[in-house]
Amino acid sequence: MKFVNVRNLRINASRVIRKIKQEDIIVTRRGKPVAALIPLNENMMDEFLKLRKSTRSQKNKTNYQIDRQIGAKVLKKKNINVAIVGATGVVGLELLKILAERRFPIKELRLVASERSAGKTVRFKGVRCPIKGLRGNSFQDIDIAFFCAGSSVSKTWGPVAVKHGAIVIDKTAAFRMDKNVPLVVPEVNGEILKNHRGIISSPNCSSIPLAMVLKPLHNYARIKRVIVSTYQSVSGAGLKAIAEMEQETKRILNRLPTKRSEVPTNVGITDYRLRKTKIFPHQISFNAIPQIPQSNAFCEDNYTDEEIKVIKETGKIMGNNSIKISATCVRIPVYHGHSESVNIEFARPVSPAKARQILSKAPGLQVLDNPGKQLYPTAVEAAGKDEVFVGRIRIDRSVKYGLNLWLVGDNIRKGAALNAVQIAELLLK
Ligand code: 2RA
Repeated sequence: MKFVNVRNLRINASRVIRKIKQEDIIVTRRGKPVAALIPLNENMMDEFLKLRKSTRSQKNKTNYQIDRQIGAKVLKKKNINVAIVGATGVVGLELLKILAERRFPIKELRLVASERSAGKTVRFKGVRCPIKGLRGNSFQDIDIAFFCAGSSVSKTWGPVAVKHGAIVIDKTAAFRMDKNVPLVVPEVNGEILKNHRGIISSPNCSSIPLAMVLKPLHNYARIKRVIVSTYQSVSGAGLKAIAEMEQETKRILNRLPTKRSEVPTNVGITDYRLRKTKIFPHQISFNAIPQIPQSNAFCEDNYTDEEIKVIKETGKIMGNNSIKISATCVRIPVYHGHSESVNIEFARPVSPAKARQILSKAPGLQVLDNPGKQLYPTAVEAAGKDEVFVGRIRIDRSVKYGLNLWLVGDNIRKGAALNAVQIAELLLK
């Protein structure tokens, strides 16, 4: 239970307080509980308003307006104290870049990481900023805490940050499927942000672009089923994974003859096969690995954790679990950008031309689709960009109403850091 002291609050709500659930925020006046801030769930709000009406005796007039906007904490401040947990990782570093690019109104920036990284520095707006180890007081006076250091760190420290009054924007999988935690892609379901109770989740990098493309098409022609195959870059697995891809590639290229008289298929296959790997379960260089993440991947029915995330998160973001989704996730030796081949079955007809029109109007998307001119999205082109790109939109004639398409988004930008910053920006509106 969280106690918040609010001055000038005149409401006798002792009966209300008894009925409020433990996790709700109780407002106190001079140390005594006087009201509750209800997280913005419509049913609870209505219940609260009913209860408040019945407990308000004739003599009790209040100047406390229940504002649907303050049920959940929103930030009215102009200058924000920001903490980043995991600032030295690939997402943390991109987050710093994007906060600077978009001139996020930061008053204090506190960078925290594991003890291993404490003492290092990273650059923000050209200034070297020290990294501190995580402590009990790391979140004191912090308004927004971005978490991108792994699920276990978020599970342990996210609630600590909330206890100190911070709003947590979590980039890990720790709370994504928690029904009390909104899973937000601002362009798709930004309106649910107000329901937060201190923690807001940002979805996985393969779910974000998929939901951005599916939602507008679903609004038009109701999607029944989706089959998605992802082609995910190594940056999704972190800085060490990028290094492994580079080292493997160098080793192999140094080993191969520079001048080849034979066609490549005749090169002894052992010339480009490596046995030892550290990060990935198999050589990633010149390969495609149908397993994400690289360890402890397999779950129910032999789906991988990443595939389950795509299926469950997409349903949650779209607010619709009736769409059937199946996924296969593959790691490929690309630096940045996750590509996805998406097959969609609709309840109603939608032509490729109509789909192009719908998608070109949807926020955050750009349609690149002119096969005659070899125009379609690629990971190299999408890297470093904010938009999710869509192309190769064509009829699937194997079902009554079906489309195939190809999408690409920068997994570290829109798939991670940018989405988190956009969530923070929404909190300031
Ligand atoms: C990956 N989606 O690409 C994961 C990162 N969260 O490995």
